[in-house]
Amino acid sequence: MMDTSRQDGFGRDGSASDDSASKSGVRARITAARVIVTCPGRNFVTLKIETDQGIYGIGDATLNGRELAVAAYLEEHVIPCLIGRDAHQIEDIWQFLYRGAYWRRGPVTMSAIAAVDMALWDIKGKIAGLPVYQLLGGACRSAVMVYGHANGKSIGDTVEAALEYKEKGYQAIRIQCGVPGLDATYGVSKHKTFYEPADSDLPAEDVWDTAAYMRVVPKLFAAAREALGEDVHLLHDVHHRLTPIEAGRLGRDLEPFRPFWIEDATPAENQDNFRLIRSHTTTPLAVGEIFNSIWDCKDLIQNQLIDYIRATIVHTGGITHLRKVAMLADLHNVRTGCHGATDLSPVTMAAALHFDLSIPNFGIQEFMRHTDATYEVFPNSYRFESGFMYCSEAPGLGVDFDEDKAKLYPYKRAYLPVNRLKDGTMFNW
Ligand code: CS2
Ligand code: MG
Repeated sequence: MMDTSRQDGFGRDGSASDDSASKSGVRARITAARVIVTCPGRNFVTLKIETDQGIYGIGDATLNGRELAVAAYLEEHVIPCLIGRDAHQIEDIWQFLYRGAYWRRGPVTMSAIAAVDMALWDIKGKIAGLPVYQLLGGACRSAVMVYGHANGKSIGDTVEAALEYKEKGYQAIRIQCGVPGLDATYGVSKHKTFYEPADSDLPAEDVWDTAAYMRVVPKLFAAAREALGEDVHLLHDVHHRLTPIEAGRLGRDLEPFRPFWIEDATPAENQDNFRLIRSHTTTPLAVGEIFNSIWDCKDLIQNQLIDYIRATIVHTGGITHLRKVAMLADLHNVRTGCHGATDLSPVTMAAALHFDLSIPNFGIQEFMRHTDATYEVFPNSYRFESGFMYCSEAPGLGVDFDEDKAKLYPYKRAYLPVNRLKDGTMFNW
């Protein structure tokens, strides 16, 4: 079989015309690529792709709790196939890595493909001298509305945190509070500004109590709506913990407080689950942060079983594939609401802002501020102002990677917690 890895992917050899194309930047041969794992407060996996144009691109390959699986997939099974290819052929390389894997889809494969895709869009923008959103069709809006994360052990603490977010200019705030009787629960941080649930060398075991949770959330919304008024968008993450009928019940209980959405109301492997929820409540539904391809959400979108798709660039095959998800969603009144937790690196946040700016059916972008150490490793030029994010106008993604700083923070294994019910039954975290 012809070895196209050292050619431009279409079987052409390195003929004279290719040399002039290379000189003009019309071709950008991939000469090297490497994976760097660093831990400035939490682990991140970054792919750096270099070209014969002296231009490199970076991509995020972070998969919380499974970082080294993606790093190995890239090093062993992707990078060898990239060398010699033309970095401009983003779609063709995407198709090669997706169809050529044989074992398609899955979070490890799609995060690896996503990292390559982000790096190639970064390279293309740098060569074109344009920010990536301009390559995606230009801006559909002037800025990207984001939501912050107010949380606290008690309802009072959470409302106080939400008022601080309102003070900072946030127009959308996610509210998560502790559940009476439980020591820990999703979304309630151990320290004020940062939330990182993957904080132990082996999975911590949390306990879950659905009934107690279902009692406290409507009280949380009542207190938050009372304190914050009607204008602020209030969001909540159920985090895969209810059955469909319980989710229908919660959605109905929250209707008087008009949530912007409830997220991951029930595990979404069975997309039909959302028919039941939909039949009981008009509370908007968001799902998808753990999805990794269009096939995970095609039925949810086509049957309008959800209102927001949360799939994100780093876990759903990159900008190239997520655009296709957004286009399908646009046909069915579904808007985007990309995941943006701290376990997605600033490279994903930068790429997400270009994506968010360029699509017609943008809904909202999650924004969890990274640590200062993380921003030292990933210098970037996106910015937050009064509830909105502004993406970089620099060529490419507008984020860089400081390899010297990255060396200061060696990988440290960290797992997300697991959940058990009070009787010990394994449950969803
Ligand atoms: C959460 C995440 O941000 C969210 O909506 O679901 O914090 C999620 O728990 C983490 O990304 C898991 O790594
Ligand atoms: Mg979530």
